Amino acid sequence: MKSATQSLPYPALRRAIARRLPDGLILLCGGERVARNADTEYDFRQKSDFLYLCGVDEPDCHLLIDPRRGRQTLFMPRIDNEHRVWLGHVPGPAEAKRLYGVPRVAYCDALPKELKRARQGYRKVYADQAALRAHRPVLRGLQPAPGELAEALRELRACKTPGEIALIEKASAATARAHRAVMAAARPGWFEYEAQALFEAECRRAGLPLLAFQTIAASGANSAVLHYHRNDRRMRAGELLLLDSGAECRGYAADITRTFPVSGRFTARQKDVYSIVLQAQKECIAMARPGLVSAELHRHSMRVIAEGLKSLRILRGDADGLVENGAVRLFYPHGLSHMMGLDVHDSPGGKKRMLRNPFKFMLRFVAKLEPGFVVTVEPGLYFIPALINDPRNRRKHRASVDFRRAEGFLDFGGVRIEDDIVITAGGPARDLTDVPKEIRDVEAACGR
Ligand SMILES: [Mn+2]
Repeated sequence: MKSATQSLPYPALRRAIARRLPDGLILLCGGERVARNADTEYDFRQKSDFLYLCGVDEPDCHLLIDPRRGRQTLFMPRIDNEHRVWLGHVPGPAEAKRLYGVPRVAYCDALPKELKRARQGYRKVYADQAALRAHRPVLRGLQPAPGELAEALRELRACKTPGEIALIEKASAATARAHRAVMAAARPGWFEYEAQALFEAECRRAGLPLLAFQTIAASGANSAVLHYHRNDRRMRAGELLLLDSGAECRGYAADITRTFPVSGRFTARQKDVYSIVLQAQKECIAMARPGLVSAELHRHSMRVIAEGLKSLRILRGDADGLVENGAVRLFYPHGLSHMMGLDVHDSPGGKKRMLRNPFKFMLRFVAKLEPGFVVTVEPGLYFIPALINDPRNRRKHRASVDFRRAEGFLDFGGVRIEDDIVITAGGPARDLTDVPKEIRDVEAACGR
């Protein structure tokens, strides 16, 4: 019989970390429960590095890898009957072995003894801080290397294996279905949280109950608040709804944004703004390939948006100049792209992958694109009162910005369009996102 774990990436990923750190014991501490207030807890989310190496979604576990002896052991807390009375079934060692494909599973109370045995012949321990704290006495005398462990994991996690991409595709497929469901159902009079609730229900229906981040359901002027998640406003006819959301599959994120008319038809002004963002997004996806520096893609998106704002007569001057002097940033104040994986804002890898930011403003993701990178492409165009009304911006960009005209858009909100793509060797990137984004397709999906 084929076991469920054969299709999961974990055994290969554990071998990879063992190859990278062959001269020490590798010890990771999983996530713990976090109290919220009296007798209640936050939803448990496993630490991403722990998920990466074993996929175990239970609190209070440890993972020990002994590269020389080729041993991998998962340690789980011993669950008593009292626990079962309140929380029901928790997998025991035999079941965990099958579920997660870990060759050995034992109880946590056996870990100190096991560490004593396993440390023989090693001088180093690659352990995270939590594990070093928890097992200080038995690890005494070994050289702790938490930084090297973190760096190795960042390096490994940057390029996704086909097994990992398959999990991201599952998250993307459920997220896409949920987006289409919201487009079809949302209507004037709905509250933003009704769009959020439908989106999240659809993800759960697809078997993915956890989200990669808090859902942003922003209508009208709220769509110009980049990380809005109050989601409590009633939507009105003629407005746009910006929905930025993503399910998580075994910890792997999807992150998709669509902006669509609540009434099902874009107005002429909405079409103008939307078309600019869509052009920037499509051109950047077409350009994305190995070797290109992510900041150069960002530069291209700023240039397209500058041209678009010129056509709206909000900006004036040469597009490159508007990129250089920062005028475009008043309407597009975030990065084009971020890495995506077990963290929705994943790391682009270790120190040697980090490149110098060519811009004066902060840009989180500056790295050469590599095959296996999964990244978002998400340009946006917003009319943000805090930026348009700021007297310093008014002074600095007097020559480049027609602020009177920009004021006419203050009720507009903003547009963002976000797909998730895989960088592919020797070819164009593969777009994982199956949600309508052309104007006619969005209107058809709204179906009204
Ligand atoms: Mn994103």
